Amino acid sequence: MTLTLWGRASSVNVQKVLWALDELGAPYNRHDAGGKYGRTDTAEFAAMNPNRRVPVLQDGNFCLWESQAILRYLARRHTGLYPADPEGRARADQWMAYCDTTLQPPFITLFWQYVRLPQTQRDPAATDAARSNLGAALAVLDGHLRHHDWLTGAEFGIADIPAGSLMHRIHALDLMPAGLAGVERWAAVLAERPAYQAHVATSFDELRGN
Ligand SMILES: N[C@@H](CCC(=O)N[C@@H](CS)C(=O)NCC(=O)O)C(=O)O
Repeated sequence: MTLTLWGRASSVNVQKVLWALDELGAPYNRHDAGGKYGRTDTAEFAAMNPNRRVPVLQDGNFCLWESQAILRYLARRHTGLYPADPEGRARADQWMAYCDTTLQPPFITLFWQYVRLPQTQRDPAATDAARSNLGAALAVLDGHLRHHDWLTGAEFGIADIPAGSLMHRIHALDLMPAGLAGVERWAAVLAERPAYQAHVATSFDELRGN
């Protein structure tokens, strides 16, 4: 059955799912929702996701929200991307949790400060703290990627998607600290993947606050 994805293509969390769908070769339809497209404040949307956020994936009568849960569901449904052995799977879960809890939050703060908020509402103190936290989080990633091609296993996999989906905007906003050779190598290889080029390396102009 064809899957339905709800969410604007400018959302990094939607981009993660689009990237995975293409890597898995899964057919889908996407409907814009969130941001300037609205829809998330309707009763129909709340029935799919009471948290009123995107992405939401519909598979027949089954609705799923939270991008990382969706990634895991897709990888299990289609086979691929998720390591089969318990240790490999746990390692993938580890890096995905790290992205959600440690890497993405300071990035989101910076994205709001530099892109989404009008200049009059920006807060230099918030920016300084987030830059420091983002640099520390990227340094941990770099410690691994200096010695490994991917975040898990010998091939590209599910764990590369959440963190990898931030790389385009980190570079575009000049947020990448100098000297992270492992992250830079990995990000350059990710940027060659057609699904990354189609869904991640895209304009975020529609999100600019001024
Ligand atoms: N933890 C959630 C976060 C979802 C989220 O915050 N989505 C944002 C877009 S990146 C959203 O829906 N924002 C409100 C909107 O676009 O209207 C996930 O990973 O799916």
